[in-house]
Amino acid sequence: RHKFWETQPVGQFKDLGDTSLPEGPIESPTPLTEVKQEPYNLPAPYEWITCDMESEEMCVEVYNLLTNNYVEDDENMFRFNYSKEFLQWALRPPGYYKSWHIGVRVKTSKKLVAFITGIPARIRVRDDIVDMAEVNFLCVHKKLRSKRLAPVMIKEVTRRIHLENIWQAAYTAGVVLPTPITTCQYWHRSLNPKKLIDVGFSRLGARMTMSRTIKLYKLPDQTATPGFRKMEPHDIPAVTRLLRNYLKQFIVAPDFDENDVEHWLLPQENVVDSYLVESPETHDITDFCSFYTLPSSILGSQNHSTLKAAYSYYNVSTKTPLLQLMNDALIVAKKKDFDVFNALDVMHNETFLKELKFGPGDGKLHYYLYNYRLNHVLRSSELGLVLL
Ligand code: MYA
Ligand code: JJ1
Repeated sequence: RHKFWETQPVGQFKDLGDTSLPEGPIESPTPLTEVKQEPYNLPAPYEWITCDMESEEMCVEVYNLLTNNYVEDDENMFRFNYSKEFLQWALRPPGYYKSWHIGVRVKTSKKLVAFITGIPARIRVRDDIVDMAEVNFLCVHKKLRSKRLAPVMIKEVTRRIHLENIWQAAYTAGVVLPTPITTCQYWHRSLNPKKLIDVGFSRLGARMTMSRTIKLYKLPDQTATPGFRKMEPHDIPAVTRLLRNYLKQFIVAPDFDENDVEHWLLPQENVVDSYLVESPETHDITDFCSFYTLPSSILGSQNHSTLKAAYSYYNVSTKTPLLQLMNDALIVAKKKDFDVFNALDVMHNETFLKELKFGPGDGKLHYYLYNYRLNHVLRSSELGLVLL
């Protein structure tokens, strides 16, 4: 069934429910001298390149490949359209390795036809903090699909990750592979229902008119929480403390330090937005919410070419009810002209999704670990990790 994945150190379907197998690494690290020193062979017309994501030119090539060939929904109506600024942010976190940004070119034309990336991350699994890679942006040009290029790309990124003495990875996919640690549901909160309906992202509900629908999703002009404001650089230590303490409760979560929080959560225009609640009395930072900007190209509309989507990222409530905090997040997202606010049913998100008028989407997201076995499938609410 899975000719490639059956050969890899990942949980196999046949072992699901076998609790006699130990949790933790599936294979031990080998000495670095035993890691293959040459790249894997590609079919003759192609060559490997290392992508310098600091170079504007390279970044544009990657952007164009993904814009035309990356993830679509099941009816091919929308395609993720990560911006160049977003890609630079996503691929250059603290301690990143240029060698993990891997492209495949056609030798003759130099055209970029495939891509895969890794970034380093410390991820806690139960009580174990594991140095991992997060693998993302696997993409093969539409004209080169089903030629078994993806397994070669995955083996090559694995080899380059091993060369940095890292032996585990985390990744997500919309497809089922051996074997998910958890499966999450996408939920969507309409901010601009008219446009969403016009482009086929959503439909008029039964017994609903357009004007009733617009009224249903209306939001206040101003946020409700006193002390709600944008995160600033001086907040990094307080936000790090708040987030570290919050993420403790989940079975799988990132181990963020201040450098990570600065990179991943300090607001960047059109990339990531973060807000917090500073107590007007004590000036304590008590609550936090964030979302990232990921538009989608609309593939078949006369009137609109992009859907502006915000994706819920990390949220922490200790004083402001999460429901109110996220309603404020919706208000600022609406003000910033997002069409839709998306969220997964991870962490405590289930406690606000229905009440804040999110509806379940037709997409699911499966989470995976490479070379790390868990004995049980997690509930999505036990997951404290959001990948981009
Ligand atoms: S998920 C986003 C993936 N990208 C897209 O969906 C964009 C649009 N699609 C494409 O570009 C292609 O269809 C891709 C497959 C490139 C996805 N993850 O070359 P093939 C397996 C893992 O003939 P193609 C993301 O970026 C498939 O089951 N494996 O197929 C995270 C089959 O294997 P098997 C996948 O369609 C990526 C084989 O590939 C995926 O031309 C994490 C077929 O290859 C998928 N999304 O190309 C990667 N889709 O026969 C794993 C298909 O066994 C990282 N396949 O079923 C693992 C950790 C590595 C680091 C470890 C360090 C220690
Ligand atoms: O966006 C998604 N689905 C939308 C559009 C569906 C269009 C037809 N297929 C959706 N809309 C309904 C919204 C509605 C709003 C009012 C309330 C009720 C709901 O369901 C889906 C997620 O649901 N997205 C995708 O399918 C994109 C791929 C997702 C998997 C991505 C994995 C790759 C990431 C690797 O890093």
